[in-house]
Amino acid sequence: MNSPSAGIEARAGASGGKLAEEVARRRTFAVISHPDAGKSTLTEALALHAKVISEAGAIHGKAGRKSTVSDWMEMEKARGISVSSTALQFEYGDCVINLVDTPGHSDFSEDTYRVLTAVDAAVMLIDAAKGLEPQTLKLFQVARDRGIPVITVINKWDRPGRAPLELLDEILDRIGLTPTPLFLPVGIAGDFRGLLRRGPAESEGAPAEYIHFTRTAGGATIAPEEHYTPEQAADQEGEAWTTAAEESELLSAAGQDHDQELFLAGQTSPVIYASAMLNFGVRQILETLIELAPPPGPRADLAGTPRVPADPFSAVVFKVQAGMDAAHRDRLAFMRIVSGEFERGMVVTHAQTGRPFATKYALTVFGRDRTTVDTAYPGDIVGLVNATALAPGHTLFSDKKVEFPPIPSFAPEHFATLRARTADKYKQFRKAIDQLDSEGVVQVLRNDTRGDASPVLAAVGPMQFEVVTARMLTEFNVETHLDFLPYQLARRTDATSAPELARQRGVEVFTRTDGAMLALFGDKWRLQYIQKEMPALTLEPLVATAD
Ligand SMILES: Nc1nc2c(ncn2[C@@H]2O[C@H](COP(=O)(O)OP(=O)(O)OP(=O)(O)O)[C@@H](O)[C@H]2O)c(=O)[nH]1
Ligand SMILES: [Mg+2]
Repeated sequence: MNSPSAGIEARAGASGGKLAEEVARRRTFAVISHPDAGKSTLTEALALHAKVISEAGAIHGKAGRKSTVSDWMEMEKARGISVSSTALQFEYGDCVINLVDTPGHSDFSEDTYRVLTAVDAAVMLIDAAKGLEPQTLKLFQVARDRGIPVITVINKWDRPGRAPLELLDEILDRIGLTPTPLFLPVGIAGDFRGLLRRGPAESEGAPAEYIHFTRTAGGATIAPEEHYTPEQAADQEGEAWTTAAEESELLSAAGQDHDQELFLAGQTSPVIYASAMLNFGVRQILETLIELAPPPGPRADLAGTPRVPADPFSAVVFKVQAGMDAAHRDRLAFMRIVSGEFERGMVVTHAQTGRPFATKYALTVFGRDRTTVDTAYPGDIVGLVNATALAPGHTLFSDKKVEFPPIPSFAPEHFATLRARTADKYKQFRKAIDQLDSEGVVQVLRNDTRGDASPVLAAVGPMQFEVVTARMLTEFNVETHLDFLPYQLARRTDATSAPELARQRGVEVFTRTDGAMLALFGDKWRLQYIQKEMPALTLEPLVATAD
């Protein structure tokens, strides 16, 4: 494999020194995929390999594995799905890893999308039995649009699934990304014995070695590895080995060998077969990330000028989350440092308001656990406590002003009113709505006709409403009632067009918390009719959608 270290200093824009060194040893990436491919399980397995946790799935180990370090919300534990992205920072060898586990469900794709604005690489999981699934395809497109290189993990190889090369063909055919496996599975899906490590491109597919894994009870601990030469492997594994070796040659004949430049350019993707549950291939994933994924590099500001890591401090906020700690009830704004050294206590400027911002309470997070952080570097994800002014997409900087492009909000397609079941809880209800609104859990829409007691919630997917009602109850002790509204789409309008629109049957106009005016329509025919009858009215599509 080529080493990515050449060019690190050039990327960092520095000629050496502490900052350049710190930047060079950081890797910041997201784990993405369709629901259930094993992102949270892999996240946990990676933490296990870095020895930051001692056992996977140990927290609720009763019926085997239950919740993972990254699924800490009540709803996540109860359902076994991720509803919110979770950041973990840990060291592995000389490296500092900033890892974000994302929710796979499309209803939460806005959260995943925000995370993808904050990372330098993505690990894309594919379920060995299911192959490419719709949400994986969409997320891959987002990664590609953002120029984020992708490492592919074909997961769940411990269970019956498809043939290894068939899965690769699907990636090539359906997303036009050339898969270049670094490791191939020895043993068919369901009979996972180990990995064949492929040699460099020059070796024309000749295997470099065989890594045999041994299962541990429930996959709770690191799977022991034994390393063998190809000859030993052939003796030991027989046909399972020869098949893998032949596949490696076939891939080389087709030109599917790793090429660092093409990978960084988003044209190829290194592939590793793994079982996150059994911890097979997990160390190889971690080491591939360290060896191949790019360290933090420049980021373009609003004017398109690159901000390089060696520039004075700057950071983007990509997520706001409250309710992580019932005892403190605080709200964390997560920023990804783009440039400069961060020191806790430094006073920076909030680009959106021009106001100074004190960073006295800065934390590194590990799931819901947190520790005070004193210094941090480009690539790091840092939580700022009770930073009420900060919202996703905001910029913090020191020295000369810089502002990064805003993160577009998704077009909502589901609408409902929400009210407290009993009037005595109104005050908490208002507080909770403001809180969830500022986190971007849902969008909150208001107009004078409906008033404040039952605001309209707008979501990309209906599961977001479930998160709202569940958190209302667990964090604010408010029972709520939800009524779905018969609207399906929203268009951005303005104060001039609003009164005329509001008079139309089946149309309602609202102001979103960020000040945008939205007109809601029952269906696209109603919208088209109004556009045709009154072409002068402002009705613009919202920027991004979940599809
Ligand atoms: N057999 C097997 N099961 C796995 C493996 N990895 C994950 N699972 C199981 O697959 C299910 C889903 O795993 P998660 O890690 O929660 O999946 P996820 O991608 O985080 O799901 P969302 O966050 O909801 O998108 C769980 O029951 C896991 O135990 C694996 O390698 N092999
Ligand atoms: Mg998950």
